[in-house]
Amino acid sequence: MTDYETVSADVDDEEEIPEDHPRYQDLLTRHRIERGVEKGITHLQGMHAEGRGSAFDYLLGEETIPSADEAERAAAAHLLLAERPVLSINGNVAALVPGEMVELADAVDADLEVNLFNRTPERIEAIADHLREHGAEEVKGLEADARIPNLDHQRAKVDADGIYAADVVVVPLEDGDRAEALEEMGKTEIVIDLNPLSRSPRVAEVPIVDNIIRAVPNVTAHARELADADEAELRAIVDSFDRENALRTAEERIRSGEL
Ligand code: PTJ
Repeated sequence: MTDYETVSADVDDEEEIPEDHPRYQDLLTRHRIERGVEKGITHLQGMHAEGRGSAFDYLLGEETIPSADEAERAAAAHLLLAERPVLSINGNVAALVPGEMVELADAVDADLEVNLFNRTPERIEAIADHLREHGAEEVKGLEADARIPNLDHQRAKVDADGIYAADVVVVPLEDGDRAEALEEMGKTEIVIDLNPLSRSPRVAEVPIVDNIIRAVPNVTAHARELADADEAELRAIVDSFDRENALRTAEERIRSGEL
């Protein structure tokens, strides 16, 4: 039997966290965010964001609920149908799921673009390097030669041939006005956020209320399974997805507290 008391809160390597620990995912997530801050990838504010997410995940039972799985399948179908899909990466996403985002980009032929709220050249470079270390061949967001209209902060800075020109954008872990501004630009948004009341999932065509650690590999698995599906089948999945139900079901689960 594992003596969980011996698992230090400050492990050097994530391999030291036993996978059968009842709080495994939470410990892993915290560890990755801490390492992200140390490496200059994640902003200190990212720790607060993670704390918020962790509380919602606890109330969801730290599992992918069926309505989130449906959203992840619909997300995969949207990405496969897209002409110019882009996956947006901030400091939390880069720390938590770098390799998983690269795999998803490969599976659906999407671009990866770094987009930061607390944008500095050093963080942009550190995140791009981190993604390359995890297998990314091309990382966008470094040029930032276009602007999202009606947005007056750093997240407005995007690549003209990246998010600016995208038809489908995956927007994980950010609550804010960029999601609204992207919607005004006519983009189809897939938002990953554990808080169903947050503005971003509420404007998304596909709100995924799930931990990004579980969500991204599951979208990739759905995309691989749907790789040979024809357009009609993909459209049927997209059309039958009920975004209101996904938001409502997640909120009910969180509020009911039935774990
Ligand atoms: O890296 P930067 O500079 O772009 O900064 C990014 C931060 C984290 C500062 C920025 O995105 C931010 O402040 O985000 P918020 O407003 O805290 O929103 C983050 C949302 O993500 C919250 O609604 C959290 O509940 C949610 N969240 C946090 N961790 C996870 C999560 N959702 C899914 N999976 C998680 N692991």
